[in-house]
Amino acid sequence: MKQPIQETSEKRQKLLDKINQTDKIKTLTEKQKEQLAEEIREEIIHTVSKTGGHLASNLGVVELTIALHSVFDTPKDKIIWDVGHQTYVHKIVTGRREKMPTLRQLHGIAGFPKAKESEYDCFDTGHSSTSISAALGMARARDLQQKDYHVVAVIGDGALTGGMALEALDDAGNSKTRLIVVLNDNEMSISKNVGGISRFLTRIRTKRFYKKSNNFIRKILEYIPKFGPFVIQLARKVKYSLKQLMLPNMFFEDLGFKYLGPVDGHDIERVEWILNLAKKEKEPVVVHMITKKGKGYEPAEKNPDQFHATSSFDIITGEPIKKKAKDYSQVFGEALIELAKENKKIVAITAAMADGTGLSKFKQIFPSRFFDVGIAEQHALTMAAGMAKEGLIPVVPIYSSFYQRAFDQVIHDICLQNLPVIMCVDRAGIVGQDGETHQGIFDLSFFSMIPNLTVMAPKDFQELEAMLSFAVNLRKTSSHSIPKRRRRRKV
Ligand SMILES: Cc1ncc(C[n+]2csc(CCOP(=O)(O)OP(=O)(O)O)c2C)c(N)n1
Repeated sequence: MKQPIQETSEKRQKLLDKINQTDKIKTLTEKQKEQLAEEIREEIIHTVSKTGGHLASNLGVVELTIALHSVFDTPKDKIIWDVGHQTYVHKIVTGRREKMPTLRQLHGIAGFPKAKESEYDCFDTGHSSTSISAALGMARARDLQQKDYHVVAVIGDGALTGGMALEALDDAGNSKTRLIVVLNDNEMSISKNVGGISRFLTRIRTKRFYKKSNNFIRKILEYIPKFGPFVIQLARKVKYSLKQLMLPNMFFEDLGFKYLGPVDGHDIERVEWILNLAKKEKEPVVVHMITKKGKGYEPAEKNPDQFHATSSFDIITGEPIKKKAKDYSQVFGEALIELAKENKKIVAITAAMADGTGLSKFKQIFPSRFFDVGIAEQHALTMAAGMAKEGLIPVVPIYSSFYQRAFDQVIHDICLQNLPVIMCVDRAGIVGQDGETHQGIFDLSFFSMIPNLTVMAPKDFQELEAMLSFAVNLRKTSSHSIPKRRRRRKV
């Protein structure tokens, strides 16, 4: 593992200097592409060490991005980046390198794809798990209008846990529409990825042995004799169940996708090879890449969650330049622990944001009362409703912007049934650097219109603690007591 080189040599700098448009990448040899990857990595580390931003995810997709722009004819071919926090490499190679020092600043380069910034950003993202839906929409529009281009959704294993992604896979597989889903599997969401999908992907990775013997098995199976309709049918069934036993990729194939992979997502030549195979398919394909979050920068490889989104930091030590001040999430997390010590009914739920919402310590102290449900805000809230119905006191901190996903669950599953779920809105208000997709500006407008909901907004840490305690005890005093003066909560 190399530390980033502080001074880039003139020879190396020249290569990146020449490559600020994707057509130039296509002319490079494999060796030059590897060199380009190294230069881009160094540049991103240097830039983000000053501006802050999503470092680890970008370091993980350097080779993948180079390969995508080598194989596909962008912007004619469409690449849709799920969440979009991993598009710094894409921005560098699509003419925005010079502006990268303005990353995430007012009038600067956005931290997420923005169509108004570049024609290469063909769909704006910021919230998770939308890419396959958008890609399928574009592919269907292409087909109806008899146009001809490729549509590629690039989605992480974390984003794949989101309900929207699964809804889209279900529809896309069934549709048989020509579409490529690149699965960027680094085993991480922000923290370690969780859930059945994640376990299933681990099985694919660990059963690479079976993958290697894949061709061998396929060949043997092809020799199964086909005498008469009965034998043919039986052979098919045997072939299917044997395949299912030996090749753990059947989940995607059962959904209607062709599955290709897994390949090492840092081996540009292999990635290009498999993308070229995918390009030839006329039906939906999943291409499975194995990557390492934080690749090439030791502190980020060791602590990918810490470097998922970082403030400015010292490149040598990886330490943040400014020490993090005490914030609402931390105070919330600590106050909840104190309350949970007294009241065993309190449980905490996160949608893949334990750290960001201040629940990391709660998770350590009360592992059986902590639930990370993956990037699944809707499920988190309806599950909380179920828990409340059966007597628990679920506390669900979600960023304001991501609560937007689940307002129907707030209304339909929690409030109409008047269930005591404590919904905590983190990052309310203007959030600045992450831009418009992440602004927490609609929460009070929505929440204040919903019946059976007490809304409180603390103005300082003490009020936050008092309000949390009030919320936990609200049902003890009266199941219908709503304070006369409704206060607004902004956590
Ligand atoms: C609806 C929604 N919830 C939560 C987030 C916060 N978030 C941003 S990236 C991320 C993890 C994504 O993991 P993955 O897709 O595997 O990408 P990686 O960063 O590992 O490359 C999360 C939870 C979000 N952007 N959108």
